[in-house]
Amino acid sequence: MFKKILIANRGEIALRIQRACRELGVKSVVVYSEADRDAKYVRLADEAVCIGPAPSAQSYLNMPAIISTAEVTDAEAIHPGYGFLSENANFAERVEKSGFTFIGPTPESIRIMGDKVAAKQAMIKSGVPCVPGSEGALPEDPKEIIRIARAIGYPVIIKAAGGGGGRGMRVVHTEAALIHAVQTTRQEAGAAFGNPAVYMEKFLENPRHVEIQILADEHKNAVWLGERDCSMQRRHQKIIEEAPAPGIPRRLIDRVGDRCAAACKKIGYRGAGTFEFLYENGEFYFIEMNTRVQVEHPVTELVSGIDIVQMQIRVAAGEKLPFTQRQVQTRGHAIECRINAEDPYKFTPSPGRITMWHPPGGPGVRVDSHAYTNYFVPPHYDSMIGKIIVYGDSREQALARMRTALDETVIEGIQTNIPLHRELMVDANFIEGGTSIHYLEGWLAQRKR
Ligand code: MV4
Repeated sequence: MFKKILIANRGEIALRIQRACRELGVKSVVVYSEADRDAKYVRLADEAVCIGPAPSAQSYLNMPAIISTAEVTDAEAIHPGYGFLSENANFAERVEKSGFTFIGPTPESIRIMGDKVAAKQAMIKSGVPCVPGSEGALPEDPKEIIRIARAIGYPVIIKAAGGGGGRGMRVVHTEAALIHAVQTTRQEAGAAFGNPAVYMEKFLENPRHVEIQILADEHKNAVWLGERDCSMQRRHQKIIEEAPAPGIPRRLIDRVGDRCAAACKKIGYRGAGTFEFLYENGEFYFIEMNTRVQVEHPVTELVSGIDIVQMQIRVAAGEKLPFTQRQVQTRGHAIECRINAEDPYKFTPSPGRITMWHPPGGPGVRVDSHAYTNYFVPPHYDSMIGKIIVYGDSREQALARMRTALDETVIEGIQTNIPLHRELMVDANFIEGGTSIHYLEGWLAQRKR
């Protein structure tokens, strides 16, 4: 096992990674920006090094500053968390070339999954079900493009190979609009991602977002740890996640989960990862793979009893996965509410000083947060200030615990989205379970009237 790890991130995930280190007997070094001087994860780390001013480009995205901090502190490995440099193949490569272990997959895996066309082709080859669409990137010839769209059937969606997470996409309903849409998406993709390649898929109108968590080691072992339903989102920002996904037959999930684990073995994947699927009319369709630990990993930890962050560190150190697929059992139900410093209905960020912070507690309640009374939420970063995660034997019990947890929570001095969560936890359709990716936006539009 490593003696010391550098955490190249901030906020709640920097704290989460430190806690994993502590349990493993590993020392942690954190890097921080001038805006995070008083952060809890800085206070609690074994060592902390200021690497630059508030803007991420000069701090949390500053590769030379991060790598040289690993050098001067004698860290052996670097954990990138989520966001920032976590899915940057060049960073992973520079980390390894400098003699450190990148806690994540190989640069090659990150690069393949970052190219959505290459990722999809790898998944088709590995037997993972994908959305029907173009075979690879679209050709230049407009006649060819029209032919492909006819074969798929309208509506279709044009996606940038270099995009992902909702960036660089365009829905096309008619042949008349097709060629212009492809050209515009190409131009935008070239400017935004430095890669003008685009591909085409059948547009699924009302799917759910269901993802599969996997873990793999360097010894050809890979397991999946169940699914998460992340359909409650607005503008590609998830706000509620849960495990298991309500109302989906177990045999369908088992089949797709086994395909994901098999694909990991086939492509030689290492570390934690997530296969994102759209689920509609009883079918799973792969869309993207995330090669990092995700914000919503705790719901999987609660239903599986497996510490995903510790496992990332252990497999990065070369250990074998300490369990087989048969030993992975999920039980009960977990729900996570992301707590954001923002106006609960207009979603404008609300940074500033938290004058009062009382997190909830009790059986089955977990709070992952770096906030505290008198903490100043900096305006420079993501507005998420923490997550409330509950566990129950049943979904009903988890919902009841979340309602109580949200009622108990006191956060003063800034606005948060807790009022929105409290309304959703008593919403009849959410309680029934299985709402689509479009539900929240429709609900918000209705609510105004
Ligand atoms: C789609 C889709 C419908 N049909 N692909 C958006 C983010 C990126 N990960 C893929 N996305 C979508 N791809 C096809 N063929 C709808 C979305 C989509 C979406 C997906 C997951 C979660 C939220 C979403 C919100 C809008 C659109």
